[in-house]
Amino acid sequence: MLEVYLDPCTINCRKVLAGLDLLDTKYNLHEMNYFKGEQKSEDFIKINPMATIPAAVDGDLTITESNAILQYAADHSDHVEKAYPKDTKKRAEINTWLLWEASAWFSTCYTHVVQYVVQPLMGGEPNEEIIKAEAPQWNKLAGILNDQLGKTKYITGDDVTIADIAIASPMHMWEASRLPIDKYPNLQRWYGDIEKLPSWQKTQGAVQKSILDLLPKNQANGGAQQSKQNGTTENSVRATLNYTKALDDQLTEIYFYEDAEGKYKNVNEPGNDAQEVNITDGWHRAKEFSYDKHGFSLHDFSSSYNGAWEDESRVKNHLYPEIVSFLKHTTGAKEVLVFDHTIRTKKNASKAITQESNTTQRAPVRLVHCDYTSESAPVRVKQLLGDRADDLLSRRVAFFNVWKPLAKVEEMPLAMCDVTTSPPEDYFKLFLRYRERTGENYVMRQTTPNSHKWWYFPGMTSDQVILLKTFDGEQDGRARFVGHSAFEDPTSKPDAPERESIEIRTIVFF
Ligand SMILES: N[C@@H](CCC(=O)N[C@@H](CS)C(=O)NCC(=O)O)C(=O)O
Repeated sequence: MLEVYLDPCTINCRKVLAGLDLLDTKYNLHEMNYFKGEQKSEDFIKINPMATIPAAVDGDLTITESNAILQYAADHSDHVEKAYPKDTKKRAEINTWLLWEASAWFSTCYTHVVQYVVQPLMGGEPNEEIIKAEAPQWNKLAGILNDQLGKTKYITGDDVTIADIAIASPMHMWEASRLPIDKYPNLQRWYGDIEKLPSWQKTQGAVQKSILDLLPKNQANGGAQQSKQNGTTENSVRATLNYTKALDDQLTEIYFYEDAEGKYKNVNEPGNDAQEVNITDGWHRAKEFSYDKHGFSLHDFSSSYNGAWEDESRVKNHLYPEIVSFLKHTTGAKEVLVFDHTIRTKKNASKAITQESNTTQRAPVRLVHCDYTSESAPVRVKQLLGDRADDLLSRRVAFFNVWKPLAKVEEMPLAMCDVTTSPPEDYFKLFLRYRERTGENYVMRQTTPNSHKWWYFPGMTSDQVILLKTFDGEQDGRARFVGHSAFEDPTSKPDAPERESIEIRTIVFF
């Protein structure tokens, strides 16, 4: 077994963790604390006299270079047809990029990391002269990468290899370290693809927690970008969200009917793991959120219907067609089906979650969840579209919720979990047991504590909507399920008007 010594938040260590995951390599992790200088300890210097991490030991072999660790792991992995093919020419190409990263790319990116991340973490100021002096080298190398990525999807072709992981790693805090990747469209597109990889997503949490969350607020997303965006800095609130404990031996369920003795069954209840989290005001980046990347996006949307929200048939006749054209226009879908809506107000708060009738009027849901699972969404398409379902399901189908305030949101806003920080293993099923059928939602846990990044848009108004992607049949790394929940905003005024919103559920066909 490979013994791996690293601190998951550093560039070269994250590279190894993400690469080993891509290669599906088993290893024993010896976690170290880079910021406490454990790499300089006497014991560790016996392993790596360079006093750097990562290092890996396999019996009498010690490897002290991150890229060499990945090459060795690949040599012993059964999953290398794509990640590190055995063909010698292909390998030589990948090796070239691995050496390019270690000899040139790492150091030019690291200059930015030192100035914009390390310095602010230590209470210092970035030295712009150093960045200016480095700019020709960074731009030259970024240009080379950009040209290459204009020819290929990933660095050496159609598949992700360990070279992609190696080259993405020095860029892993690109916003905070202010790498100007927006000048290099192919590079930017490729990095977006890397961010969708499960191996990348699983290793993001440690970077977020050990570095990005500790940065002064105006540095975390790159002060340069922020000052461009209304000059606003990042603001967060601390609030409680109801996650769910995943039990090995028990399903998570809600029964919507009583047994013969008039009792609801005693089960592993959803929402039984309340956790305090940071929820960040997303207004300064409102235009950047994308439902394919983050799982949600924010849009202007003014409806000509502004009337009796409790009148179901009028909502259907007036609002639904507007939602259909909005979604066609926004997503490029060929066809859109709006199939139900829910009005949520606190006035309905006394209604039990198990109440089966009149589900169009409910209290805001304070459970971290996603409305569909990979199984339940296609079932819903079949229920709603009968004979046409098989044909429609042979192409891309996605489910979107359109969340629209009915008046300015001053309490109980909606929080969205950034899908780039929530790997698939953080979602598990909640079974909704009705007398006649069983439905499925996802509820969520944080396998890596504090790893989820949460966003909200305080003060949203009735001419804005959030699109939430609750299912996507496409499995190419784009966001498929977004966790979301209403939450008690600690900054709301005690006399704030109750939140009123409508959530419209739709299926879009491409
Ligand atoms: N070329 C080495 C570089 C390793 C390296 O520089 N590691 C950093 C963390 S990413 C380190 O341990 N630096 C030592 C220090 O700053 O004390 C590799 O790719 O593994």
